[in-house]
Amino acid sequence: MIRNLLFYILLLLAVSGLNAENGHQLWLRFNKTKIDSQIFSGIIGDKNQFAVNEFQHDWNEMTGKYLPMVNAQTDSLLIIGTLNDKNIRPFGLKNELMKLGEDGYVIKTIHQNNKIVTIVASAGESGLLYGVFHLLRLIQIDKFSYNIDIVEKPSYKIRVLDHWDNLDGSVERGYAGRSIWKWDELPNVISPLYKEYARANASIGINGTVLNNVNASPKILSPEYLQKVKAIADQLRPFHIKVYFSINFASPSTIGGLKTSDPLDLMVKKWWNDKANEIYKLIPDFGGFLVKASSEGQPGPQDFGRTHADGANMLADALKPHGGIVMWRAFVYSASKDDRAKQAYNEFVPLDGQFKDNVIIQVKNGPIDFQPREPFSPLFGAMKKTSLMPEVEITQEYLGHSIQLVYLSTMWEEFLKSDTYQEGIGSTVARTTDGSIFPQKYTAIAGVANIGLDSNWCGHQFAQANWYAFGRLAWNNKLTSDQIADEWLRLTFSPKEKKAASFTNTDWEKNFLTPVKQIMLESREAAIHYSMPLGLHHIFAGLNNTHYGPGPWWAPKGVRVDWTPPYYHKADTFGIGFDRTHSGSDAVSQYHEPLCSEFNDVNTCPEIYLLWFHHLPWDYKMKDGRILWDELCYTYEKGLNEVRQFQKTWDKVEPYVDSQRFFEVQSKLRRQCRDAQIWKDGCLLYFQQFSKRPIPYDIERPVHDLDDLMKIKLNLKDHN
Ligand code: GCW
Repeated sequence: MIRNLLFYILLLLAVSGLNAENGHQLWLRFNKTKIDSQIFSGIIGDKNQFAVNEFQHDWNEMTGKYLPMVNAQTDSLLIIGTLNDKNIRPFGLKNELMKLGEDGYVIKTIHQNNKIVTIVASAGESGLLYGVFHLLRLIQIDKFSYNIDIVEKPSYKIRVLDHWDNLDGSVERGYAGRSIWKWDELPNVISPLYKEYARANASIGINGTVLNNVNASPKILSPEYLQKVKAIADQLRPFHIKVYFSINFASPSTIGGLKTSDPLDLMVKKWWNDKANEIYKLIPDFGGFLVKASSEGQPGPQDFGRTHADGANMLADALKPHGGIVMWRAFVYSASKDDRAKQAYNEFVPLDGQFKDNVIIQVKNGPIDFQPREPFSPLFGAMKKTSLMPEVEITQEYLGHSIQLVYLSTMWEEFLKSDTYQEGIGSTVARTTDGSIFPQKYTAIAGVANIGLDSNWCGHQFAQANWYAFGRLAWNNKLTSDQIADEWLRLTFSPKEKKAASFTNTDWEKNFLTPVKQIMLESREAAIHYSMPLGLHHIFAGLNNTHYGPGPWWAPKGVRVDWTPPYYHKADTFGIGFDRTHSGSDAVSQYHEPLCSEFNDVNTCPEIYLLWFHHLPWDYKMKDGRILWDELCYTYEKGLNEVRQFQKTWDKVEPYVDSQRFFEVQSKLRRQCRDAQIWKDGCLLYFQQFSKRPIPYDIERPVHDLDDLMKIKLNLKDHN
């Protein structure tokens, strides 16, 4: 069926003779953007400077010619240079630039004797490149003017993508095709994608990439693979992207021939020291290790009776002389009786103060696992002497894979702005991690990448917005999702496209930008409404472990209970929800006051987290006067209707989008609607067995049978 549809799409494209537009150029569509080529009449900059060349390349794509290299006599001059550049020195920016650091930059226009000079300057070469991309972005979206005065400094020093890519080319939780890293061909064959990837990341300020899955193969540390890593690092370096990789904690014994991997063993320490020396000889700017240890079956220090601190510090010592860091993950939970949501906090808080200063603890945004909505992890705000870095998931493992249009920036914004109250009001997650509250030697943020070999990189045209948004928020954790969506839409579906002469900018803004931005901004909430509203979480079908379709019923014998949905929703004839109050698992106590009391008291607990913290009767009265069961029904219905509305809105924007991207998104929205219906029907029919109440009569009736839904296997495979 879907195949047929794709066939017709391709046929239509061929017949209409339109250029295929597969979205591969992401937001960097300079060759498709028409701009006023008179903005600058000449440029001063070092011809050997990478950032200057990037500017010239993109300017040429937009205008058809390079800016002439000139002297100061030109009317409208652009100067690009670092603070030591002789053309920048006269502007007296040294102190300002020094404060902004290597990655920071200024973009200013100065009016001098009837001449207009625009300066892009930075203390570092990386900052210069970021400044150039910023300037280009402004030009592309018509926001450049001769009164510009921009000062930028990133919120986090380390802004990394974590690839969950395996060395066999598969990608864990990847929905955009195979891995872009072609390990088999490396180091001899270098895919041109590596540079394209690096450039796209640099354009949004990402400066690091962890190449392989946290469920790591020890093979990455073999001499053969280190050569391959070096080859990738060489490609990414000009774009100021450092390479990191995930290591397997048991490597000394599995590939090193040692009897143990005990972190306190002298031979083991020596093995890691030697390995670090070997790596840095090949890759002098290697970033460091990402480690998933003693977690979900991965080996770790606890296998030897040691702590996370023992393990992390041993690796930190090996990397320290070379300036490398260890990103040690706090994603730990065991099959113990204790509430899974509490376990990371319980394991890590007692270790506060014991980690070396080049260790950063990488913490997922929520205490469970990247669910559509979770309260923030209580670890944020709990450790004062340890650097913590947020980990968010760009790939849509729990939010519709690359089938559904779900813009995740709103989720990350909600998370970063959550107040931990660690040091009183205003101790947001953003501020507890970016160095504003505690001085940290390293500040960092990571996003699990959604990138693969698909021609559009991310599987869904709109999933590109999530990659983009991650980079922008890592750069500036105060940006709003609205600003980011606005920017991304203008860049990606540019109204300035050369072909688009048939409508004006104003038409485009009114009829495309505004409604499509609205879809984006509402999309995550809609996904919550039709899948896990009111604080429900982790109720996916376990079939094939896809984390896509509904499965609140899924609980086969012999499977660990904390891997089955009933563990999380706890539906019974009394009611539904996980009691995490003082009288339940007491997870609320891991939050600072006043949050602890607010979450604990059902009257003050925000309704978006209600069933996360409380087990409530089906007839519990909600704030709007409805009983809980009815509220659930209306919310599922609302979610489905929201997606139906997205469909209508999208169909209307057809005149403003090239056909390929239009039809791709249209067909995915159709599937999203069908699956939202399955979520609604599946969850309501299942929970109704416990609530024993009717679905309110003004709601559309379910169209499926529960028995059928319980057998259905919804996943990406039946989509392609
Ligand atoms: O979200 C879960 C995923 C696993 C993943 C794990 C983790 C890489 O289902 O696929 O493993 O988290 O974050 O380590």
